[in-house]
Amino acid sequence: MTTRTLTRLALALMATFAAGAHAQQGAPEMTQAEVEVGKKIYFERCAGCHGVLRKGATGKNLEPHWSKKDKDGNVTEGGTLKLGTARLEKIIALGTEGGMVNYDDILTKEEINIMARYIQRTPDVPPEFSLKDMQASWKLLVPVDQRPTKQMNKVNLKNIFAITLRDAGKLALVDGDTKQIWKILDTGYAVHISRLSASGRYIYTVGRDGLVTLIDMWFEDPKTVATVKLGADARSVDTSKFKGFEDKYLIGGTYWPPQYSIMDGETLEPKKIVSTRGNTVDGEYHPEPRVASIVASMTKPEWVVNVKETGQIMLVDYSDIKNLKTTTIESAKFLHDGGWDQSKRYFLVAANASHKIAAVDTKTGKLAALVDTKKIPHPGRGANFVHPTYGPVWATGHLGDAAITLISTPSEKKADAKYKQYNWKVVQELKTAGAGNLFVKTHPKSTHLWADMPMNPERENAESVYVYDLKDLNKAPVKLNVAQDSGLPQTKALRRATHPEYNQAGDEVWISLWGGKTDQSAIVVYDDKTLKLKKVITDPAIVTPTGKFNVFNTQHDVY
Ligand code: DHE
Repeated sequence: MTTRTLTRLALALMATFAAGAHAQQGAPEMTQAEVEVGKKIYFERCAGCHGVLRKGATGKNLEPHWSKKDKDGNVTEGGTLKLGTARLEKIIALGTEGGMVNYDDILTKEEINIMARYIQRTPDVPPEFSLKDMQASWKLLVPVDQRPTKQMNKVNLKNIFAITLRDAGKLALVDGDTKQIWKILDTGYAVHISRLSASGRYIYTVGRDGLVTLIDMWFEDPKTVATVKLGADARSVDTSKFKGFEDKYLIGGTYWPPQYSIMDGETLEPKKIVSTRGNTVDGEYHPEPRVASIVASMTKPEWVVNVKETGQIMLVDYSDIKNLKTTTIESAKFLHDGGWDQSKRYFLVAANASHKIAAVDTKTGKLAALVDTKKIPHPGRGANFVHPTYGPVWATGHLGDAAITLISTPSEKKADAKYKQYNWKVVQELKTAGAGNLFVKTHPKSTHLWADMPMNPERENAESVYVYDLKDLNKAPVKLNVAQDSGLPQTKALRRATHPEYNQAGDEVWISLWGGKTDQSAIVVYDDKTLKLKKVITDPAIVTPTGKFNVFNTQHDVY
């Protein structure tokens, strides 16, 4: 990120968090300048896991003081004030076994000290973001009637990869056929995901800062044709994919404020905002139930909206957005990421604090199953394949355990009737070299299952990926050291190998080698059949690459 962008971001954040800032009684002293540094770092590094109000989700509760009652009425108390500056500094610097990463190679000693004091203060409450605010932020850069009526370039759009350049606040479009960078576009800060329009023409990105960009690939050179802000903090978008609604709407989910927004799919014109505040599955009111994954159904005009802190899964019917109908399904906490099963009837989503996968039947609008897994399942979108013994399965890895869990999923094919007895059961657990997996991936044409381990504390594991043979899942996986294969010099910061993504043909796997903010990183491409290195895509502009989204596979939910 340039200094100008950083300054702009810092100013925006100061404005965002201006409301409600005050010191908790007993909290250590801080100068105003230190408070501002604390706010900025908290938003960029901590809010995603701990929540803006610090009530905790993926990460622990970080309020100055909390107390909770168990079912027998016993009260436990805790809080950052009780932990104190020295203990908090240690946790921030070294991380914890519970999954908190170490920040000693990301933040300076002074910043760690500021953060240890900052989180002993009362959380700053950012302002709400209304439909009017959204409308004011909306920029229609190229109206629909000034866009091409046919594809103006000769690029094979189906095999384009949209690649997040996280800390650069950019998106790289890389041609999957030639492996050349086609275009690098400005986006919001740390784009989290890219999704495709039903037509495959538009790419939608959403930044952590809530900025959505709409990119039209039909121009000679891809162009951003509209932008809009969803709020202060966001992670998810998807389009309307049901027949008759293709490219009509976009939905975006925010972490702050906790709500989802519906926009016009071709212009991003804001249409509606719906709050997700309400009661958790345990019956407690939650002021910050953030919107985690969202997916568009192809069998109904519906989106599956997963609300993290409440554990409620909403099926939002977009056929009449003025009279919105929503089915709310109770599942478990805290909902995070997920993907379709092979039939695309069931959506499976991680309830990571409950160590469960919740499966929703989008045909009946009911919960199909809650399946126990290992600690902190984190599937990405998961991986679907046919198990030699148990038939169709969906796989998830875990952040908190050394296992990949295979869950049997229903199939309406006659030949699969014999597998019905296994449906929604864990049929096998594959051993991994350690915890810290984020993404697993396969492809219908492949006989391999790829798993990364970027959050593993060992450099060797974090910089490698592991490949399982689907024909013999009892065989140990093949380890590929992506950092070494990249040929780039070793750096102080870990170069995390992450997010395996197939090309359209399903014969190559692309891995991001996610290095430090100031280091040149790379995309390392392997031949899926031979597991041999095929190409290293690197360039000074390739900085902190994380998620990669192949147009065809994302458009059609192939995984
Ligand atoms: Fe993600 C998906 C939230 C940290 C890379 N991440 C998702 C989704 C959510 C989410 C809700 C599902 C979106 C959907 O499908 O609609 N991620 C969060 C967090 O709250 C968390 C834990 C902390 C944060 O501050 O954001 C977090 N995520 C990360 C990272 O640190 C990663 C590894 C690097 C980065 O770019 O920030 C990261 N998340 C991703 C990727 C996906 C994702 C690549 C999409 C996976 C896919 O294949 O669809």
